[in-house]
Amino acid sequence: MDAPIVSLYRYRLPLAKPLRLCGEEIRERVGLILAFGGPYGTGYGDIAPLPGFSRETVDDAQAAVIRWAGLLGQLSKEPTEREESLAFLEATPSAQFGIECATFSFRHAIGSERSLGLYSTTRRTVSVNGLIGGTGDSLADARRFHAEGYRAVKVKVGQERVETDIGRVHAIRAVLPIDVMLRLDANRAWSWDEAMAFADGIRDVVIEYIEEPLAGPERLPEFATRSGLAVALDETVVEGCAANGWAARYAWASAFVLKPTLIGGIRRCERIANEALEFGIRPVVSACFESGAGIAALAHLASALTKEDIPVGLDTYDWLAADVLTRRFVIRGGQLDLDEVDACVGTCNLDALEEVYRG
Ligand code: OSB
Ligand code: MG
Repeated sequence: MDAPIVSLYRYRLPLAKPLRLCGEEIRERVGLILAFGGPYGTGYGDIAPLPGFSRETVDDAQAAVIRWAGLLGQLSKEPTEREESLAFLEATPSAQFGIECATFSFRHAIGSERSLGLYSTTRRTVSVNGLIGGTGDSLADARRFHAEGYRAVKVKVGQERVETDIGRVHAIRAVLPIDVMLRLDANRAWSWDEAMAFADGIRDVVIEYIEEPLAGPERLPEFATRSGLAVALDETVVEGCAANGWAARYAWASAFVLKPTLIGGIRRCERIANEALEFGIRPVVSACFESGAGIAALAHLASALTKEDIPVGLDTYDWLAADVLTRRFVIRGGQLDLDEVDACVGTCNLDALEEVYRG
């Protein structure tokens, strides 16, 4: 068998609606598709640093992938030496993620058992949480998600006055039956007093959890106890996840949001998820507005991490007005069908993209 070919392509995909992130507004998504393999099978990885959230730019990620590609074939078989040679990837988590996706999915494509934790042998569907933005007509979205059969809905809060958010959450809960889980995400918008006022205002509303209610994470355990709300971690996971055994400090949390594009790959997310599960914390695999190739990998990762169908944060796919896949998969009835997802990944159209490297 010939050595696998590495090729790298840049994509620019328009968004269906502008995305406001940490004050910045973006109208298109820029990223890279890494293709790894050849005639006997190809694996794809999606590398898409998210402005406002990622430390690296797409140029940084591209340089890291090209450096990685240059080392292929000369990496040591000895794990510690190999890790040292690849330590530079720590600085570009999105590249680490894309490289693992491309190499694991390549092994899967050629029928190797060594496709690691990316593929489930049992699950073929993944539930998705419907995503409602922090402003605008959220009731119409909530009604549509319920009518379509979504099992979970996530609402952004913290972008308007606390009273406005309290009213919105009450109104959304009122149109969702109790078996539809309601997740909230404040993205660290609130002071202690604001967060407690919000908690008080929704004390009779059933929610699954709220992500990151406080501007500073130090008082999160106290907030969870005093407010009685289940708290999930997202930004805090990204900050702390490099250390082994990290989850033990957060045993009180109800869920960890896991974004491989920010955390740095499949294996690291797998390790955090397994630590989390030991403490009864639910891992929630989530996207950073990647292309269909990235969303597909994230759906597979979620199916492999837990037997339980924990709804994932992959609704960002609907924000893209175009994709690198000629045929797009569809979130139907609030679920992704992994057979359909795989068929669509097979229509990845590299010819339409700008090639930036081949080796
Ligand atoms: O705040 O959770 C966030 C996507 C990119 C950056 C930050 C966030 C998100 C999401 C992903 O909300 C979608 C989801 O979790 O359902
Ligand atoms: Mg979040």
